[in-house]
Amino acid sequence: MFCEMSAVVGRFTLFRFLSAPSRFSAGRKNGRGLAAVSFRPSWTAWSSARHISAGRLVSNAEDKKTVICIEGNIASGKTTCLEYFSKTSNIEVLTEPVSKWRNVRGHNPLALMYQDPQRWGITLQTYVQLTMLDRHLSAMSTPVRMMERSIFSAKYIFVENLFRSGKMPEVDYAVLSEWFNWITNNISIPVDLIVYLQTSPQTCYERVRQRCREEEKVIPLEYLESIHQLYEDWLFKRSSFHLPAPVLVIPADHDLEDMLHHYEENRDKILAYR
Ligand code: TTP
Ligand code: MG
Repeated sequence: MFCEMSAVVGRFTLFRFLSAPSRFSAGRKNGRGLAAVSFRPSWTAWSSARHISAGRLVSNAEDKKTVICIEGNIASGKTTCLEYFSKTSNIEVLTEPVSKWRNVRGHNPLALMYQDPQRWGITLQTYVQLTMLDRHLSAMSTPVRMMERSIFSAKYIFVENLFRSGKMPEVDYAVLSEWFNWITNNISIPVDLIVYLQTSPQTCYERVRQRCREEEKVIPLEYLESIHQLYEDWLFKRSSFHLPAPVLVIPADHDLEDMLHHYEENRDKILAYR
């Protein structure tokens, strides 16, 4: 196979393939014969034999690494779920880069978006897409990674919601969609399992009120209802967008203590998944 390195972008490398067709399985190709490959030396080389022993996930050296994305409405309890599993050895937990969305070089695109979505929706969502991609491509240091949300929900839920509710101009939606399509067609973003924390919008509304994140004080119940509907169509009915991985649904309306029991009950299902 003849290939020349055409660009090096952050942690991944793009290769322009001069011969067709490529048998490079790690990457995806677009119609122009350009393939991109996510190169993470730590990504491969874990064997299929893996088991759970006394709450510890045990892998031998050849096991493939596993990525689990925790999804759900705003304030559905994703961070709490991740914190719970962070106590398990051999799991790395990546919480969402919300702090970056609240402060990029002294600007707060999250607050701006809530103040004026028409004007600032694309600004926030462009940055969310970048930071989520960065999370997906960061080198894994353990056999299992659990991360809060994914680049997929940023697009399929939040961008879609802004556009459908008339709060994002069509041209902004088109540009974001072109970016998203290019990324997902050219960069391998492995996800092995989606855990969907299924809540009622009312529960999320009450939790948003309680936690009092400054930017979110303006969120009305209707906004959480729209996000909920998009999640249900995508991950429960499985009738809207592409699913990058199988989905495990966990009812998540319960109080914190009950939720911790639920996570414990589902521990084997989540961690034994491959
Ligand atoms: P969430 O991703 O829901 O994170 P959270 O910490 O609020 O959830 P949990 O309590 O379940 O851990 O959202 C963080 C904020 O970012 C929220 O106000 C919604 C907003 N957001 C967008 O506006 N666009 C996006 O694409 C994403 C992913 C979040
Ligand atoms: Mg969170």
